[in-house]
Amino acid sequence: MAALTTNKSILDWIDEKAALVKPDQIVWIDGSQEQLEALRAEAVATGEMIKLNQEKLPGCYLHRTNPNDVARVEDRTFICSKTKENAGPTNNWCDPEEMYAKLYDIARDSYKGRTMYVIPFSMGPIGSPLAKVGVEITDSIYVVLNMDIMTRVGKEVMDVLGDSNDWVRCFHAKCDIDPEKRYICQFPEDNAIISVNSGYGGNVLLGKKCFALRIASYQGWKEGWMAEHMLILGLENPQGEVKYIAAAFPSACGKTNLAMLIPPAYLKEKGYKVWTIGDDIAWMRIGKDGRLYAINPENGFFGVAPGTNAKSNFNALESTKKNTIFTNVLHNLEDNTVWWEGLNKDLPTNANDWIGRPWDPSKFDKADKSTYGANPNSRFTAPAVNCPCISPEFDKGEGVPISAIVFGGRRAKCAPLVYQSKSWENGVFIGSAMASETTAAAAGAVGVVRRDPMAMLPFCGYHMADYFQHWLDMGEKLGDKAPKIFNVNWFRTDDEGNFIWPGFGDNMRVLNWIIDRCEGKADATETAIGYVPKPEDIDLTDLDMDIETLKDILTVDKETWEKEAAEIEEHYKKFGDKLPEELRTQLANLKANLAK
Ligand code: OXD
Ligand code: MN
Repeated sequence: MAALTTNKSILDWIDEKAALVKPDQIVWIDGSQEQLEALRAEAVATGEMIKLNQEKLPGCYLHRTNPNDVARVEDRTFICSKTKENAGPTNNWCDPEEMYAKLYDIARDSYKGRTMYVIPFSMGPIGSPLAKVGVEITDSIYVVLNMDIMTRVGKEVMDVLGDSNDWVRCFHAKCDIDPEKRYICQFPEDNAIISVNSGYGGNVLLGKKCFALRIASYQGWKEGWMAEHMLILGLENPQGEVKYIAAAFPSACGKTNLAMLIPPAYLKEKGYKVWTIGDDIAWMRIGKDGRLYAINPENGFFGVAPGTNAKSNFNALESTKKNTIFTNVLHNLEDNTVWWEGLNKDLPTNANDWIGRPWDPSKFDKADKSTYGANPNSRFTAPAVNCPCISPEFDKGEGVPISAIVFGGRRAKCAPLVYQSKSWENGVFIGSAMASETTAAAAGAVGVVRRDPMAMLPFCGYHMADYFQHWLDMGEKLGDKAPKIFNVNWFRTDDEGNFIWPGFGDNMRVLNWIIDRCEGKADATETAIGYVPKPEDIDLTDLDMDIETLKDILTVDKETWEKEAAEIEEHYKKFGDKLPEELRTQLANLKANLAK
């Protein structure tokens, strides 16, 4: 098949990789429906995908990964910059030459008997000044079909790139799905990614975490922009004005839910609306007017299925009703559809679990994950256009102006429901000290508290202290046009461990306060950590919560925060001399404020 470009840097790279892995044939993905449909049929014929009930779920398929391959693998993820110093203390590092040699040994001849698919893709609307191009080669149809949902794929991307060398080399090889030889490697100085021995989304859809965060964060540092692990939403008021918020939370803290929030009835009636731009990644640049503009580089949602239901996230569930690929969910044989824990209370009685084994609902035990029908990290890959609240700005290349940046995490006791930083620098400090409990999105222990600066711990492609400095530098450039920075915590618990704040759609009440603060319309109380709302300024209409309870989750407890400050100091030690002086000053200020 003819190549879709004459770009020599691309053709040479493909030749070189083909000589290494020796595919039977090379197929360029042109983005046409005919080609994609033929690939779907092939995947069904080989058993790689199951075609679901086309009346109930048109265009939907089910895929199962190898049970040893169900999550991102941070311990096997490497930033292969030229020096260890450039990768910093929070990344695994390996010398690039050594890693190339090792990976080429693993991948050598591995496409024999297989097809090499070449996927030209754009992160961001094709041709947008904020977009970037990548080419992924893979021996997996599943990867091709997922990339088609998650990015913009096809010939047009090559036309826009022309002869430029500014594209990211994404090389994936399934090999034997051997967990001992699984590597997810980024080479920031070479614009290159290599992933071997995995077939799971986050490890193989190389446009997402590998490119749009790890490589792009490095590019943003060098080129003066930001690639962040953030959702983007637009909040429309009854006057029809839309303000945009970008929010960073660690994996599985409800970013997708917040991005697609449905306001409480009384606010909906008044005319408030939420528009989704993105649920996971934001690329942000300073626009001509000096404000910070954001695009979502992705074109779909790779969402966690368990827990998604009509109440928790109606819009996400709607997004999965057509042209969606489900991964590692339960297969309901009754009507050839899918199910996962938390979808509804109707446990299927005739079903196969995520591994494909007959599933016995009578054995289901919430406390025992081995009895679950769907893997806790099972996913849907759904086109963004399916989302009922997708923003009219989603496909526009200019991006949307960000009024507020919001940080948050899953920490039961410490942070109040919401507070505003005292300045951009103070906001960077808050982001740098973010912490959360780990979840099932990454392999490893669940429920452990870890510091996750700006939710970028597994995704920052360079030295985290340089990343903090880059944030400070961006603030300096933005000056008084900088977005205001906030922190939220939906997850404070009572003595029995129950969440106090209702969360979900009711988070809109907090977003409204945030926007009011940005516009100078709401008051606040200055505390040691930042500006906390006056309780009466968080609207509790129709909510089964009294003001005393609200006051409770707005408190800043001195002792808790003294402990927190000590932990932040410990966390900062990792960065040694490289930690920006400004952040040391911020920590000292916090301690001094607490002592007052
Ligand atoms: C994800 C994540 O988005 O783990 O999949 O953050
Ligand atoms: Mn994420």
